[in-house]
Amino acid sequence: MMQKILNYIDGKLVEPKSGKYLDNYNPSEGKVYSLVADSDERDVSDAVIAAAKAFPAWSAMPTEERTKILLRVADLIDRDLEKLALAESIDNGKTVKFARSVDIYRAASNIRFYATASPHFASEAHVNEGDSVNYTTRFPIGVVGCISPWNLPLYLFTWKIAPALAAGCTVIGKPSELTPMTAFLFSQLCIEAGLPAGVLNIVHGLGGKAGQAIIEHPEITAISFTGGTVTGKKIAATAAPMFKKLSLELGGKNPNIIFADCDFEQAMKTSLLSSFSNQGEICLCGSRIFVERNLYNKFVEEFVKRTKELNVGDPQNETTQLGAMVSEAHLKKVLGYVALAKEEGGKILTGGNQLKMEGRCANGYFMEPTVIVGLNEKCRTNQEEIFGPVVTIMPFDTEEQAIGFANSTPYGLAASIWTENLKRAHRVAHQVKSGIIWINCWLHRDLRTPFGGMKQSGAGREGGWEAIRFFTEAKNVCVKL
Ligand code: TXE
Repeated sequence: MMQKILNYIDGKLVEPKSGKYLDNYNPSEGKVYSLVADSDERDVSDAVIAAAKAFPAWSAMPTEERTKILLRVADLIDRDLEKLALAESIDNGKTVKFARSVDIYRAASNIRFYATASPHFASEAHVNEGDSVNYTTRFPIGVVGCISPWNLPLYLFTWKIAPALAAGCTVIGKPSELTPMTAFLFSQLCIEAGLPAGVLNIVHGLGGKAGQAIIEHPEITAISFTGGTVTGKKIAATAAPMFKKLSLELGGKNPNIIFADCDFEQAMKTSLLSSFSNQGEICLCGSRIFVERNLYNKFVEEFVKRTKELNVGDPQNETTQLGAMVSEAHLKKVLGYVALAKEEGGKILTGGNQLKMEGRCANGYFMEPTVIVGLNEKCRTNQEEIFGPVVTIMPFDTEEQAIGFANSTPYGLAASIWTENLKRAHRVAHQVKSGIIWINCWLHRDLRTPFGGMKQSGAGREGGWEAIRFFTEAKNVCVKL
């Protein structure tokens, strides 16, 4: 009997109303290893009824009590760190090492961060001497929908539900149908921690069915979504006319700008990580590397040498650096972009192919880390999000040109800038149109900072108070003195 991934509705693990299940693949073996609930609008409706019923008590609960319950959930994640890391690796293809130190570690941090933040949340008062006092209160917005993608499954799922729950909202969550396992294990931990029934409901299934039913449900007042830009557009088209509050974290095509005066070793080491971490399946990956012309040859030579040394293989092996791609379809999509790059005149300096493993992983979806040069900034390869272990490198001559290249796509999520010149670092940071800029680093995160993108990388910001504000609604009260 194959394991079934059930919905979590009203505090219980339940079968989908349809009685149907979808195949869930282990991408490093290329085979089905569990079944995930194929939910529809009936399951979403049950979840909303449970969440609406739980809302009055959860939103009115003293913040300290909510904090205690959420901290218990975080402690249980820590207790099950190894089990969850292995589960994430089997479900997504990523290495256990990465899942342990990034995904699962961050899932517990997300919950702890918001559980302990909400008691410090304060509102504002505006005093008009001798005339009036205005004070602004904030109320949890109600039943909210949190929809998350497959690349950082439990990490991004908890990044949304933690602020929602801490703010006093009740939640309908939908993890990606490609990577539902850790959200299922998480629902078991919520039950063990004593999270009251209906406070969090997890409905599994397809985006176009279960996800769409969440977006369309009239009683869901806010939607927090992370995923592809095309899906984000669809969600906005449905939710905006219903006046739902929307937070959209979408794709990126992030520039990594390297000036000749950088700390070469740091820039090199970090650029390898920003190119290929998690198989390049992170929206923050720096997929376009721009190098100042007098450093270009040296950089390319060393970068290609070190890319060739990267170890792609069994995700359960502790020395593996790149695991499997999330699905066969996604692997094909990424390989399709390599073919496009060739058509567009690009030269593949290393990689570009699917990799065949031996033994357990013989049928897995592995790909060589790939470095492409010889393309201009306007071609499709340099404009569209590939979301795999593929980077392009291009030379630039002036600061202005580097900024122009960086800003040439419809995306504006993140950027890295490498230089030892302080003035230039700030100058360039101010001109690159991205929501997140890293100077001499990458993926260096402080959970208090606003997180999100400009242009087609999304709308709104997550992180810190931004997320608590998103899940609460302001009401201003004016008192005439
Ligand atoms: O993501 P989707 P996909 C990018 C990346 C990737 C592309 C497509 O380029 O190749 O997006 O990936 C749910 N109503 N990113 O198709 O569809 C879906 O079930 C409601 C970037 O896998 O955006 C899942 O839970 N929900 C990225 C979630 O949306 C819907 C992370 C994300 O899936 C829905 C992932 C609908 N109509 C992919 N359709 C990032 N920026 O981090 C789908 N979903």
